[in-house]
Amino acid sequence: MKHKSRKKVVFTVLVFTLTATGLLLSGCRGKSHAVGDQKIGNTGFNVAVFVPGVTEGSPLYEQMVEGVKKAAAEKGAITVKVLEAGFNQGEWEEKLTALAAEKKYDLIVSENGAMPYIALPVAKAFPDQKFLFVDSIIKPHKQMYTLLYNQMEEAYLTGYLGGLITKSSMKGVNRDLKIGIIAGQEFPAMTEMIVPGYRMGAAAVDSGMEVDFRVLGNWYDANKAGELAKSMIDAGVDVILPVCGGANQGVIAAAREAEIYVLYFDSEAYSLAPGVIAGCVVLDQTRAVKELVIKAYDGTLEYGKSAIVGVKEGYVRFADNSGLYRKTVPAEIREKMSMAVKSMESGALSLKIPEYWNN
Ligand code: RBF
Repeated sequence: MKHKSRKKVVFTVLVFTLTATGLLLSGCRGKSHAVGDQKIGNTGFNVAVFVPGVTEGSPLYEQMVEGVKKAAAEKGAITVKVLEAGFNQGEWEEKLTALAAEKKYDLIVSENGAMPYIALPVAKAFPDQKFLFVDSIIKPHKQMYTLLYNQMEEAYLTGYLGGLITKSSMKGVNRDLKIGIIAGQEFPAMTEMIVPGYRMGAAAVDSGMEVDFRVLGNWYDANKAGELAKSMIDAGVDVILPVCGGANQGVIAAAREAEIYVLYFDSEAYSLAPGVIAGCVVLDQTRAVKELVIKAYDGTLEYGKSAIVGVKEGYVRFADNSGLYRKTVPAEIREKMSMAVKSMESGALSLKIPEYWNN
């Protein structure tokens, strides 16, 4: 019970912080607009995708939209509306309310850990409205289905690769055992799963590994993200994991200039920066969303339930099948990576989701 009230406090603080940030950054960034009204088929099952931010550049948001569109293409009778709610979190509840008030959508799909909580009053006001929230979890709520990923595993694999690289004699790597991670913001999944998992993976390579964790404060400022990356590089970091949405590109640019390495979270992105992006851990949210929307369409999605999936279930995987990965990372490191992945797949290496999420 204790952690539930803590959860509420964390999100209240988050909402407040983001509201303040959003107000400061007002203007065009706060406006929402429909970016796609795609009618597929006629016999309407209407789905609205609520993007809490901007789709482009945020790997999991892109995957959510793609997953819904794939479900629509497969079923042929699903209408998809995509609403980008912008970066001012203080406006999200109002925008979600307006969407539900249309009473037009059989399902509203959204993602990130804050969304089910922001949706609670909306669900109360519109008791017939159903929601699917991915990359999040909430205690059973009869209008919601939630899916959480084991990002501890995802981050462990990333941190392990980072550790192997910084300890290697790869080009551009210094003698310090220091790797970095830059987050858009601090939020529970970041502080309870991603950063700890990243640290654990790095420590599995060498217990003396240092992890430099910095927070950008938004999900779009590529210049500021580049500055943060440069300051980390000056401090001896030679591998960085950016988890800051559209701002990731600033980190990639700084890494390219300094000839160090970037690890990529959630999507396979080697081609964005060949030779710079050394490894990608994929979270297959496209598949998860597609499957769940099809279930909702078929009437078999069990609202009131939630699930947690990771490597064993096939939703988190290391993208080792790319020629660019093989070209950038030497065989001995790739060998160690594939052993770590195999031990996670077999369950020999098992990382439990922290207590925080045990409802
Ligand atoms: N991730 C992004 O890539 N882009 C975003 O705009 C973004 N906004 C977020 C807002 C909030 C309130 C929270 C809690 C998370 C956000 N995330 C965002 C993080 C995302 O849900 C996920 O944790 C990371 O992408 C790592 O998988």
